[in-house]
Amino acid sequence: LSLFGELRRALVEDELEMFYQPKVRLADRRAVGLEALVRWRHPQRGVLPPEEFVPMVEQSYLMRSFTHEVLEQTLPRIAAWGAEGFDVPVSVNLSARELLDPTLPDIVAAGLRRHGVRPDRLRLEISERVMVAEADAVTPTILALADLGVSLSLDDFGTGYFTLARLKGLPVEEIKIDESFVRRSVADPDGRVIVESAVDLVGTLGMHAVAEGVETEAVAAAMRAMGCYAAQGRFFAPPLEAGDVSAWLLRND
Ligand code: G
Ligand code: G
Ligand code: MN
Ligand code: NA
Repeated sequence: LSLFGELRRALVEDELEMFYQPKVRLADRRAVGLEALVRWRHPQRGVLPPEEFVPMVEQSYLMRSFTHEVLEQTLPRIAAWGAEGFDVPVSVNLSARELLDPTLPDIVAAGLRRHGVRPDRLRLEISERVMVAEADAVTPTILALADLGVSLSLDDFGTGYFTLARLKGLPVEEIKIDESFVRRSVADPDGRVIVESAVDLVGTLGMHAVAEGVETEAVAAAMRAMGCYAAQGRFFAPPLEAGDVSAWLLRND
């Protein structure tokens, strides 16, 4: 079977599985969110990361079934965690191709209704790369998503040259600072200055700065000292299987 044939099978046979990585507030390390991250439990090759198959999904007619699968796994989980008393927002990543689909807001709205999920429990992550390359094309879709009441997150910040002021008027709650910058914040003085000014700018615009890919106590401390609101990374928790999330949240509530 070709990789594409295998992907088609993966969608039919439920081989795609969402993991959820906690996001914590740096001041007290309490959970303030989760990010849904897709994995492929390949029957022969083990658990594959998104880089190995999402690009192929994006180039194929499987895009819509993939989006549907991601939402149909994540939304019931959000409902279930909410029923257990955990009401942190859960983020879902959207690729350029998904944001270029004008029916995306209807798909999201229908999913929220079907699973009885309040829109403010869902957050949608949009990569800075997409905003740089496709801002005009994706803006109507982003506005329609915002109208549903979901919140937005700008992902991978620092990888492009996007002007944050252009987000004015959009319900962007947070800016996620790319892990390459986060790592540099302790590696060299230039890196520190770059991250520090990014965090300051995000705060000035009334949004939360979130550090991605925090792997050490030193980086967590540095990001906190710079005024970063929250962080994600293996130092706090790796992406967790859905069944392990409640226990983690209970310990970090
Ligand atoms: O989990 P990992 O950090 O390897 O994810 C790498 C990238 O894959 C993420 O930055 C994200 O943009 C993308 N990705 C992960 N899960 C999803 C998903 O459910 N949908 C889309 N469109 N992209 C995802
Ligand atoms: O959406 P985005 O591509 O930013 O997704 C975050 C990615 O970061 C996921 O692929 C996730 O597996 C990865 N990740 C999670 N924790 C860490 C970490 O501690 N260090 C690094 N380098 N990456 C991480
Ligand atoms: Mn992300
Ligand atoms: Na990112």
